[in-house]
Amino acid sequence: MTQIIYLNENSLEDASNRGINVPQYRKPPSTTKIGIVHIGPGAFFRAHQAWYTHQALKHKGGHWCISAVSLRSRGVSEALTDQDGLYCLAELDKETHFEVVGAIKEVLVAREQYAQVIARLTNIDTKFVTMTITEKGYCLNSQGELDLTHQDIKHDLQRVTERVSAVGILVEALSIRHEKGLPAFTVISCDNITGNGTKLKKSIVAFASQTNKKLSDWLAKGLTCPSTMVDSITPATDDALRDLISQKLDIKDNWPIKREAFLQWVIEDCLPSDRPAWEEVGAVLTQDVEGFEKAKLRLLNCTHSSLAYLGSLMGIETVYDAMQNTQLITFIEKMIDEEILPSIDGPKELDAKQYSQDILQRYRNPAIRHLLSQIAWDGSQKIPMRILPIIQQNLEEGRSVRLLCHALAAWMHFVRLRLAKDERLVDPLASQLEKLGKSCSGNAQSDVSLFLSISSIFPASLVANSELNSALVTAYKNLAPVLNNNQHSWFV
Ligand code: CS2
Repeated sequence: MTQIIYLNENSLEDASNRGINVPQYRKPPSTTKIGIVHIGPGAFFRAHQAWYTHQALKHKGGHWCISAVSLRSRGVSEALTDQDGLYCLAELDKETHFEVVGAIKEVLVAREQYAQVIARLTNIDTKFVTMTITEKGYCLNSQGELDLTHQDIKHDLQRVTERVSAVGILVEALSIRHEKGLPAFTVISCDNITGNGTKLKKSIVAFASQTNKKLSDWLAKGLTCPSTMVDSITPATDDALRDLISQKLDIKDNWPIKREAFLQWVIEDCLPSDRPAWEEVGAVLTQDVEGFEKAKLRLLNCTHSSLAYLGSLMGIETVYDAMQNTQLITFIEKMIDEEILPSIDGPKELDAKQYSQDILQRYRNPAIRHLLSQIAWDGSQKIPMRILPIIQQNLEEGRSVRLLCHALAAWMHFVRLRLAKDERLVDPLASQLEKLGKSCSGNAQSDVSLFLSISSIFPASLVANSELNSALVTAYKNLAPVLNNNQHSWFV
C-alpha cells in the first residue's frame, strides 16, 4: 500500500521521486517571490492563468508567484494554505495528464486579512493584478459602466479602507502606491466581459474620481488594463476528481482542478516588458483582442448558455448529454449558422466556421462532465454579455433573432420553473427575479414584459423593439410544451 502524500512544499521531493510532475521552482528552499496578486481564485483561474504562469515560471523563471485573494469566501484559503498554495491539475481529454501547479504561494481572504491584502498590493514587487471575479464582480450597469448606486460601491465610497469591492480595494492600493511614488501595477481582467480591460480601467478611474481627482488623473494617464479573451472549459471540482488524484497520484489534495486540454489566452499587446513569459508558453499578444473576444463570447458562451437553459427545460444534466440530443444539436447548429456567424467579422486570422465546429467538438468531450446547472448560474449577468449583443446587432442589420430569442425565452422559463419548484436561483439578482418569477402567470406576453422590465439586464432600446418583443413572445409560447418534458418539436 503506497503511502499517501500530503501535498505541500516539503513533500514535493517525495512526489517528484514518484515521477509526478512537480514545480522545481517551489522546492525548498524556494526563493521565487510573489509578483502577481490574483483576485477571485476560483477553478477557472487555477486551471487557466495560474497554469500559464506556472509554465512561465518553469521555463523562464522570474519572481512571478501569485498571491491569491478571495474577497469574501474562505474555501480556497482553507483548502490551499496548508498545501502552500500547491494543487493538482488534471487535464481530462483524449488522454489524461496530471501536474502539480505551484504558481500560487499565498492565499488570503480580504474580508478577514484586509491589511495583508493591501500590504501585498502595495508591495514594490507586485507588478500585476489579475482578476476572475465573474461578470457580477465588476458592479457594472446595463451600459457597462461602474454602477455608483451598487451597494458595494456605495459602501466603499463611504470609507478609505476595509472595502468590499474589487474596484474599491484596487483604488485604495493604487492611491497608496501613488502617495509612495510607486508605479501603478498592471490590472488584467480575465472575465467573459466584452471589452473587459477598457471597462475595468473606466471603472477604476470613475471610482477614484468620486473622491480624489489627482489620483484619477494619474490613473487615467498611467494605469494599464489590457483587454483579454480567456478560454478553457473548467467544470467545478467534485469528489470524483479528488478520488482520481488519490488513486492515480497517491496524493491527498483538498482542492484539485480539472479542465479540458484546450486552453487559450489572448492578451492585448500593451503589457510592460517586465512580465511573466506568458507568450512563450502559449498566450497570444495581439492588438485585435476584441475580435477574438467577440467570437468566443458568441460562439462558445452564447451556445453554452443556450444549451444550459434549453437543456435544463428538457431535463438534461450536462453539456455532453445535451450534445447527444439531436433536437438540441440541430437547434445550436442552426443558431450558429443563421444568427451568430453572420454577426462575426473577424479577427482576420480566425476561420469562424471552423472555430464553431471545434467548439461543438469540445462540447462532445466525454471526459468532461460540465453541469448545465453550473453554466446556468448568474444568467442576469451573462445574458447581457453573450446573447443580447448579438440580438441587438442582428436587429440593426436585419437578420433573424428567432433562435436567440428561444435561448432568451428558455432562460425566462428556467427562472420561472425554478421558482415554481422553490429551487434556489444562483444569481446576483435572485431576489428581484424571485419576485418577478412569482408574478408570472404563464401568459407569454405578460411574462415576457415582466422580464423585459428589468432595466439592469435589458436596455431601453431593446425593450422598445417590437420585432424583439414579438419573437420573444412566440418563442416563450413555443417552449411551453417542453416544460412538460414532452418532446414536442419546439422549433422548426
Ligand atoms: C461557461 C464558461 O459557466 C459558464 O458560463 O460558459 O465558464 C465557459 O466554460 C468558459 O468561458 C470557457 O472558456
